[in-house]
Amino acid sequence: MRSAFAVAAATVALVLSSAAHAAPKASGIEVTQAWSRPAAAGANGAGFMTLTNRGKAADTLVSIETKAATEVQMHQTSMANGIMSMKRLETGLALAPGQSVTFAPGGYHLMLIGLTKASKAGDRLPATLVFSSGARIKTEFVVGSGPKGAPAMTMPMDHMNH
Ligand SMILES: [Cu+2]
Repeated sequence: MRSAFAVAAATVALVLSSAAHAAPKASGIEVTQAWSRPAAAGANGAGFMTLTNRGKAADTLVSIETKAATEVQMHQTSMANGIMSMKRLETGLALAPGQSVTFAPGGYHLMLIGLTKASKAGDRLPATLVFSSGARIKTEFVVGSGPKGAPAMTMPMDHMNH
């Protein structure tokens, strides 16, 4: 018991010291209106947000880390010949200086694959957005119906068929 505690304490110390040594990278990226819809545990959810590059350099969102889902992918929904389909953004999402991109139903979205627990309105799903510059931005996806004016779900369970 005592040794297990010692190992845990050493691990915490290691994590803290590595965090302290990693110089925080400045980022001009601003994250606003991050939200998600209520979903059942084990289901796939979707995350939406607005990213604005207020910096002077381009940056690319390359991955999203969260304990709320098994995996997070960036997807883009598009309509071609009347058929809606989604493709994965394999190389992430690039933001030029001054550019703003909104992830919203029917367009870009984060695919939260395998939600680790059920989420209901009012919950917050913490996540870290990782950029090619090395910047890591923490945000929280607020579960609900989204900001005013958010498009309604464009098709039922639009993430079941990936
Ligand atoms: Cu998707």
